[in-house]
Amino acid sequence: MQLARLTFYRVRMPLQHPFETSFGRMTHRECIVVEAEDEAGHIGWGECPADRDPGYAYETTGTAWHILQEFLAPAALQTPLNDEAPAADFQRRVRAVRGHPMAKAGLEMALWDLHGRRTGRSLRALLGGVQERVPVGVSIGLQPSTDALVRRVGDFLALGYRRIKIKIKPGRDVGEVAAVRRAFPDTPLQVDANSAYTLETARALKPLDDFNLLLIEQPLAEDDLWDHHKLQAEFRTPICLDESIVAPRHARQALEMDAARVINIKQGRVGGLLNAVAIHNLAQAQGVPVWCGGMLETGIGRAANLALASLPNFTLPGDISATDRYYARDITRERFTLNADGTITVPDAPGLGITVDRSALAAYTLRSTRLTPPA
Ligand code: OSB
Ligand code: MG
Repeated sequence: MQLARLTFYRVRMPLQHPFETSFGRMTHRECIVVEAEDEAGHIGWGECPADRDPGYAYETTGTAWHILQEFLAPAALQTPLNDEAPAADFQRRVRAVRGHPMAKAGLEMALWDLHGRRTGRSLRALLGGVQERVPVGVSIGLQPSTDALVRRVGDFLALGYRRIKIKIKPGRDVGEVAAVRRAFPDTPLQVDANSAYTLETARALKPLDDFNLLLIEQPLAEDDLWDHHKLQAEFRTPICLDESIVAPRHARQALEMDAARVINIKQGRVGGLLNAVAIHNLAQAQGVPVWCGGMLETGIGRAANLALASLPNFTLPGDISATDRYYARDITRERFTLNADGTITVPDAPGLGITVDRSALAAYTLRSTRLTPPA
């Protein structure tokens, strides 16, 4: 399969509600949308989830734009990609590009979508997914007050979400969890610190062991497995790693050293769906549960997350909420909604199974660029 064109769109979309974490407060979300077209006119879409600011990870829309244009696109456009496995061929070509997993994931996703459309197969089928609908939860940002947080949790439970995740940071942790637990004693609940603690300050979280949490997500630094191992030894509650796992090797090492007992898999963070499936398989072989994380994706990335979360070892609900939790107007025509049983249905049309609303995409695009094969 020879690509005829790659187009990148730098997109900025207003969020329905500001999203606050230990690393900052977002009112808008940026990302890069990737459009890949083959010589027959088939089109595949991808989403690179790097944000405007390097708060969650070092990649930004600016760095990803640069890496995509200068290195990844030329590698993909150079010569025909392997027809049976274009995503794997692309990853082989860009192995010499160190890091930048989100940039790689964005282009890889477009190749999966294109491959699925060319072969008439859904991404779920291509990846080996087994569920038609997947259980989902909601990730709630830091709120102005504890009361506001408890109200917000109640609102989402009333909508039918089966699992709640709340963001924490030093000083806004045990008190918030205690209040939510008092109000909702049996709700599946977990917390996410986005690396806001050190081994020393994390000892303040010890009371969380008595609140029957599903897990504590990424309490310590993103580049640190060893201190997570030390912390896990002090906690009964499973530690779950997010930021620290950016490749299958990190997942293997984290499990070997007992630095985590659960893994959050985000296809963007780990460099694409191929790596995401590899991490899923590795955890499955060791009986370690995984769940699908989110990055406030548009309908494009959301469709990919749903397909991924349909694999058998995604046994915990994902951060894959309904479209209206994020955006009043999305860039896909499909809007994802919550089923009565707290699941979202996995698309089953070819590729990602979505159609892009080009006028919405245009309305949110800050800049775009188009690249073609060398003459
Ligand atoms: O740490 O899981 C995270 C959003 C952006 C960046 C990092 C994270 C998040 C979320 C929201 O928690 C997940 C979602 O609903 O998409
Ligand atoms: Mg997280």
